Amino acid sequence: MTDLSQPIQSKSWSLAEVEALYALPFNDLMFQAQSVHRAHFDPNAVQLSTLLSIKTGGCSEDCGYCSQSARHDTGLEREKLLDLATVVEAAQAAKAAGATRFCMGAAWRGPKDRDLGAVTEMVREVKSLGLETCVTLGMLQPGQAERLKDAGLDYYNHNLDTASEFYGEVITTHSHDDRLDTLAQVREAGIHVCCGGIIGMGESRRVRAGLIMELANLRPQPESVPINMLVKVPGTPLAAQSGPDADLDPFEFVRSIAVARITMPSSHVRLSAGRSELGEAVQALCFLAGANSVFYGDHLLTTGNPEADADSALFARLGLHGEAVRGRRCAG
Ligand code: SAM
Ligand code: DTB
Ligand code: SF4
Repeated sequence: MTDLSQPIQSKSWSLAEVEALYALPFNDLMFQAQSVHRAHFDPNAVQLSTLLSIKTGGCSEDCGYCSQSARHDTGLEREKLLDLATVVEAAQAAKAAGATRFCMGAAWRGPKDRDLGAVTEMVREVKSLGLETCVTLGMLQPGQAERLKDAGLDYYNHNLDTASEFYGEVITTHSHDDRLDTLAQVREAGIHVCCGGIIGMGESRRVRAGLIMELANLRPQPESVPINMLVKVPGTPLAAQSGPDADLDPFEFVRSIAVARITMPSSHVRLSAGRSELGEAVQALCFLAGANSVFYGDHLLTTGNPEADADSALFARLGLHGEAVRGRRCAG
């Protein structure tokens, strides 16, 4: 059992140690994860973030899971950058529904300086509503993170997505090192890091453990860790995969949440894409395993998410409540 008196945040994790956590009997793993969770968080509070796709489709990158790559024929309708008023309206609705953070996502390899000007305006306006702000815009060039910070950006989402050894199987148009470079720029600018990955892309358990090890060994650890289950979007290469690892055992997803919780004890671990597919019972296991954040609202970027009403009902059944930000109590 992990010694809770030790500062786990400063511990460097080896692959063998992370694999050993994965290999625990399920009940032992859940007990350990729940113990770590309780030592660091209100066990019944869940942070609520709402997502908005501010620029959809037509992306130059070839990420094998993504509906928005111009290289995959997914039938997705492209949309150019949304105007400011549309974004503000969506943010107001998210706040009224109980979200405390508003995350704006763009299907870019990285923002052009001209586009960044429009995004900084969005960040300023959303921030002025009293919401935490997050953007995910792809790779940043020097100076861009500082512009976002000046506009009031709280979080930048940029996922490692998978372990370095598997990265080239999923994405070839940019590298794992490119991702680390942008993460370093975000940190340097003083913006909180939101960084996680995807489970269920046909990777082995060793690769899953490698992803979590790499996330847990970031210094400082990411404040927010989204764990996505692959959403199989027809037309993407990964939706068509077959073979022994193609269909993920849902308990393996729950284990991944638990291992993330144990290795990143003071991070918010977000149960992210794939909630509709997991169903309520498996989601409840994920909360027990230490997930304490979700995307709240009926859309992710291009795919569905549970309706806010269904989430409120689930939270009520489980006795969960929305996490307060700056002393405010939220929906649920
Ligand atoms: N273009 C930017 C980038 O790649 O960083 C930001 C948007 S991108 C859609 C954000 C994240 O969404 C990806 O890093 C990936 O983790 C997640 N994602 C995209 N498609 C997904 C899918 N089909 N299933 C699960 N997660 C997905
Ligand atoms: C993250 O890790 N997951 C979110 C957010 N960061 C931007 C995106 C999930 C996308 C799921 C597929 C889609 O809706 O297109
Ligand atoms: Fe583009 Fe991001 Fe999708 Fe990759 S994950 S294709 S970079 S939008």
